[in-house]
Amino acid sequence: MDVRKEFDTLARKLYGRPVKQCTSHELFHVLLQLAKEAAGERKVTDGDRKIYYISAEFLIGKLLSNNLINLGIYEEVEEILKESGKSLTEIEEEEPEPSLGNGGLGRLAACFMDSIATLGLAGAGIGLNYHFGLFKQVFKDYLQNAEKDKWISEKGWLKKTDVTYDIHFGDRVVKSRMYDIDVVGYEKGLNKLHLFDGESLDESLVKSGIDFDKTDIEKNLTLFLYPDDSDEAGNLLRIYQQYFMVSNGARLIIDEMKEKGYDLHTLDKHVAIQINDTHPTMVIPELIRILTQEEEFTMDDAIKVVSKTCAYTNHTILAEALEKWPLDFLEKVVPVLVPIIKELANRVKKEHKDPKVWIIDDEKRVHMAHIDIHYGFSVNGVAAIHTDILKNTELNCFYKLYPDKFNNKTNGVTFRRWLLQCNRPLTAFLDKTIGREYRRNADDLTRLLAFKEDEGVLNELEKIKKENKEELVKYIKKHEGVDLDPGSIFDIQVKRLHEYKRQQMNALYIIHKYLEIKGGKKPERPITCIFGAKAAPAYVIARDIIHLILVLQEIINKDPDVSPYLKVVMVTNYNVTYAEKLIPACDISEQISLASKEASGTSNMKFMLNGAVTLGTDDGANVEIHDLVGDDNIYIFGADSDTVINHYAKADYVSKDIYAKSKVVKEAVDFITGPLCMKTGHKENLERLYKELINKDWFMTLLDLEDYIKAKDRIFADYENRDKWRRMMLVNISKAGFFSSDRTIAEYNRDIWKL
Ligand code: 26Q
Repeated sequence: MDVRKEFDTLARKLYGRPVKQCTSHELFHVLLQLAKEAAGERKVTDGDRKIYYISAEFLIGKLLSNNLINLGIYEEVEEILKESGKSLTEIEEEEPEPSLGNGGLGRLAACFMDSIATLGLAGAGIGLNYHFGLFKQVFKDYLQNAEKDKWISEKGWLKKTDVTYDIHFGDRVVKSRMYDIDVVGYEKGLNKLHLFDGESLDESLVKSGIDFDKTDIEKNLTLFLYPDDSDEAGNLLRIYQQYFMVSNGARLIIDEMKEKGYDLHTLDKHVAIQINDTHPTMVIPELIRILTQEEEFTMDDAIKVVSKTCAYTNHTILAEALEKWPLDFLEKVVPVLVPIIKELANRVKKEHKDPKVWIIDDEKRVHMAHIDIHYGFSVNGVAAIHTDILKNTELNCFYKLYPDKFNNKTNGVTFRRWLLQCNRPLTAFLDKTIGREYRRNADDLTRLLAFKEDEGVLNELEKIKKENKEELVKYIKKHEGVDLDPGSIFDIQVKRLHEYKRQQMNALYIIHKYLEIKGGKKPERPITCIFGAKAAPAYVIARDIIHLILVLQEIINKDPDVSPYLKVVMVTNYNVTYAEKLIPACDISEQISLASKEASGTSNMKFMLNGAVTLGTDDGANVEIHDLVGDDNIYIFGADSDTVINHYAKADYVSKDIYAKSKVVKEAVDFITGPLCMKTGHKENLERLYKELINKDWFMTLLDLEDYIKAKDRIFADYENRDKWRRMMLVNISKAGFFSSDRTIAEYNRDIWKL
């Protein structure tokens, strides 16, 4: 494609003007069309064996820049725009972000689609076309409010297909339609992300906020992505959505098998289905149902072939997050599946005496993960420590039954978005210093190690970080109205708000620092603490933690004694786009989950890749980062996972004891309900949080607080040793290659999919 010519032709065709005279909004639509055409020149990767990645979430983020990079025309487009005094960053502002996921799990699915396409594997994503993605977060009165976030517009990346199905829920039928988004591989490869939607949806059901009539499924089925917590009506609708997704997926897979002339008895030879957490688990009974009821399979044959086709990925060990649906919910939503699920459950019960491995428990709840483990051929965790905990503790009784099914696939992230796209200066510098091969072969980043003592290279890295911080300062000024100092240390924690991730511990540190500064002990260099996090609207304590952080932001930033040395900002509506601005500008990457609770984490990888140094617990993929960079290039603190698991087993953790014994801890916790916070914030929220910390503290914040304070003071002191710090930056970037999702997907393929 002649990019320059086509760009101009499209501008004239769509808007009757040359590129130079188009507005940013118009240019976005011209480039959207251009990218679609360029993608259209590629052939969809095909083969006689195909992977279907089924996921309730694909947190793809904006696609324009990413697609231009992968199509190899980013630089040329940027050059042409420059001639009109514009830039892609500006044009990108016009693109709505599809927030079709809650957090890590959804973003992982998006990174995996990029790598599957890039590695040239025959594969497709199967998910749902939510009309409103994850809620848009706004702050009012220091509290989080949720607003609807419509991302679909007349013209966008979605392509309407003519694939439709009738999906039966008892006597109700909902007509579906498949929409496709092209997934463009880097330099080559093209795959499809199939998103199913209801045909009879009514967006006018959604009035203000995110509340709506949850009973009328013909009209509301795919309206919303569910935040990871909700009421009963929400849960029922979630089961409707899950069945809608898997039933459409199963039909599509079977249709493609038939189209290619394959015998359905050979399903496992031609298809692998990766089940992303338990949300798509019903694909197992649904396939068995279709094969036995519509394709004349015996139950034995159907179970056998489906069990050799499906593989399950676990993303959590939090018991409350493992889906267990009451049988009567399923009876209400998908009566046709219930006999199949009962049959699967009976077979397990007959074979195994231990009720811990049964599918239906004595409270008549269906354990979705148990279906996956018994009737799938692979079970994987998402980081080494996570898989070990699954094997040795959480799923130990299953591991003993099926040791060969268990395997680890440490998560990864796509370097196209999380380096090439979000950090152009670092990318250009790497190209120049170590050549461009790392773009395809991420391990090549280790070539940077040769420059560990090279002043020029170290200076350059420092300079790039400074530039990125300046860019972020402008962005935050524009979007939050907060002034930040690019000369300060940028300490960043961005992730879903959850107690186990312990944003509250970071907040307690900030209180500690505030009190120190008030007492006259000033830090050597100003510190900027940045948060980004959404809380599930029904997660009360999580919202209280946001409240505390916003209250601290107000108190600290407005205090003339303190704000020259310490600033706090919680950015509004943290999402993929915001992450792309924050990550390249970070000095300190906060990864402080309670050891054993964070399955992997993936922002830890993105931060490292962009030259931030990790401050974290020995949890999730931090453990592997630690192994790779060594003790000297990471700051690890806190109780280890064995200690934590022991505390839970013995139920001997008492937060109040720590509070009573430690002056530092007590001072920080008491501040939450002290006069300053109470004057700015709300008594109800602050008192609830205070009591939670002292009486419950399920995620052992106080256990690690003192150690955290020490580690932070150590890392801030080391920041002043510029030579040491710059070398740490270099080592972290050099060792990040392992965390490319290309490596992860190559492993999935080698061990599970075998395409
Ligand atoms: C469940 C029931 C009802 C409604 C919602 C949900 C729900 C939705 C989303 C449950 C869980 C999720 C998302 C989980 C998630 O993002 N887990 C993260 O997965 C990442 C990718 O593997 C890991 O890196 C993180 O450690 C893990 O927390």
